[in-house]
Amino acid sequence: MSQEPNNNTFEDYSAEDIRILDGLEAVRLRPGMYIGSTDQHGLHHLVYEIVYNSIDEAMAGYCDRTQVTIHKDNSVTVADNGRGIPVEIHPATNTSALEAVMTRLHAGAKFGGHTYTVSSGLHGVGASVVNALSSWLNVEVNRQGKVYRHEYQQGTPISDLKVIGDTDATGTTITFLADTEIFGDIDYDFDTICQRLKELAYLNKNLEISFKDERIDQEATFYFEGGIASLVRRFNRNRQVLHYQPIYLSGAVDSTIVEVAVQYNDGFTESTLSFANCVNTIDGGTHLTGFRSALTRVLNDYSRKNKLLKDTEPNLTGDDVRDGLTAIISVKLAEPQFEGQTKAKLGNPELKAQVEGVVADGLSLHLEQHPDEAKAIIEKCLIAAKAREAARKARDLIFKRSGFEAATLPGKLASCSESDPRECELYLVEGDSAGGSAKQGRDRRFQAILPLRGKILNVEKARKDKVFEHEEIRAIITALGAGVGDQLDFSRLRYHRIIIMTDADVDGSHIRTLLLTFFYRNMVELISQGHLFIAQPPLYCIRAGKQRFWTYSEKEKDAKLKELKGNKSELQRYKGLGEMSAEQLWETTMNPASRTLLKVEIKDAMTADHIFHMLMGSEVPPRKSFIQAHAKSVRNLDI
Ligand code: 0RA
Repeated sequence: MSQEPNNNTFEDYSAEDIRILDGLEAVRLRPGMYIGSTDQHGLHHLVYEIVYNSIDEAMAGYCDRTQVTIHKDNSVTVADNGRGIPVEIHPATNTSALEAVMTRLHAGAKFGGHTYTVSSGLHGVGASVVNALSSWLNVEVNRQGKVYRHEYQQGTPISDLKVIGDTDATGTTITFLADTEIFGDIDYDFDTICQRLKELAYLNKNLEISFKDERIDQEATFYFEGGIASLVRRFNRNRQVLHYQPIYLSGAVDSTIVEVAVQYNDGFTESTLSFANCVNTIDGGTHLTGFRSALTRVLNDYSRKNKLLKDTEPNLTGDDVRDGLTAIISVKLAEPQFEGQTKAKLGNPELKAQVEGVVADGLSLHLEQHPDEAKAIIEKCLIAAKAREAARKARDLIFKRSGFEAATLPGKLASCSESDPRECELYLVEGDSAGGSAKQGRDRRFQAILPLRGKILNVEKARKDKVFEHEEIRAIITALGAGVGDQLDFSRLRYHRIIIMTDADVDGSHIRTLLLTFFYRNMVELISQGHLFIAQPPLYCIRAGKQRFWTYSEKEKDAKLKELKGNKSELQRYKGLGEMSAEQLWETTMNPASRTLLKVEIKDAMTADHIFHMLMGSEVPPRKSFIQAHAKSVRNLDI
């Protein structure tokens, strides 16, 4: 055997090592800095962090399988068939490379000529952070014919690196128990992890990811030969597509890997998702800009060259080429810069030209080679251009004169007196009668009310010009003041909290979904920047003597009734907002001191797009089964 396992004992630790221990101590002191938070999100991040290491190995071409297992005690194993973490003594640290990887922040990239490391995590932190935040962690490495094992507690080795057997295989198996001193609760959610692993499998086409949850005896395996092209196909699976195969383009520029998959459908909405190092960049960024600019340019060039667009006709706009577009952009780069409040926007300036180059070259070639597809796509874009012209006319009706300010506010809007938008709230209220109570009950200093009559137009099924002709939608756009489409300007937003307030019944939830769909499709920034909320009216009022208790869920009601047992209590169920008086509405649902608001978040854009299309799209059968399957979770409004 050419390498000696590390024989350091704790006493042998040099000053250098102490500094390193300080490093991991810093992780334990401020875990949020390394994994974002210590709630369930941060907990799940530990699992993903180890999986990202396997993904690195897969990208380097040495690994095609990783298996994640959650054990009954909530310890987690991630096993891959990569090269195995190197075990030889590293002269710089005088420890095994393995120990350095497990105990030094950002040590991973330094060893074994690992020139290309994709740090997919929010902070790209790696195995040492997981180690630091685990009450115990064991690594087993299969490498060069041997099985090595090293054990740690709270990031510190508690044994020497040992050879425990022989093997023909290669790979790394890490098992850890997240530290309850750090996380409190270490209960993993099967669905959340499943969803993320599936997404990672789509984004890494050469990797099979299996997942087993021994707590509930469930397992799943994800492997997508087509990678993001498979994902695009899946998105479009209930839509009529204009070309059967998604167009898949890829290339490497400098150290960046670019992949794009595109498929048009006959719908009116765009579903484009972008990723950087497997992180969903909800707010886009330079990679998305590069993609869009190449798409518009290539389709225009092709149209002109092939006389699909007459010399007298204007160019197709960016919007024209995005109607009915389903696209995934995935880039992998050495040092991603994530920008913005939510760190969900890619900032690296070089990415624009890199993506633009790969897409322009690949797409031009593809169109030349597939003229039928090109024709179908461009005809669709030309129809979109015509519809857009009609929509522009309809929109101009909203803004009678030139600017937004000039637009007359809708008559039904009860404005507030405060003028600083950061202080202001707009309630979108279902029905005129509840709207009336809300107007009476509100604090008119900062709360504005817009009652909505009847159903909102289903934007998923309507052409754009029809959307902007719809009276309720126009009222919402005008009241918000930020415009829409290419004139959207959030600096003009008149309310920083927009609160959807509907009845707690089927109609109410339908209207809420229609509103969410409208915002998701037309003003997604409103959601990603945290401006959109759902009011939570009470479900029950319990009267016991002179006392009155509001409860907001079945569980809360049952608990309260149990608590009051013995006292004679009276239960009233509220089906509609209209059943409450103005004071009651204020007290239970609108008063910032006592209300609960649900903030709408796009936790998972992939699911969101899918849900909206399923719930609101025109294909009926999938919608039915979806509503049945998810009826219970509809109250929980993570989209
Ligand atoms: C450092 C260097 C090399 C591989 C790895 C780390 C590595 C880490 C993990 C963590 C989980 N699975 C992993 N697989 C690999 C390069 C190895 C070499 O050059 O032989």
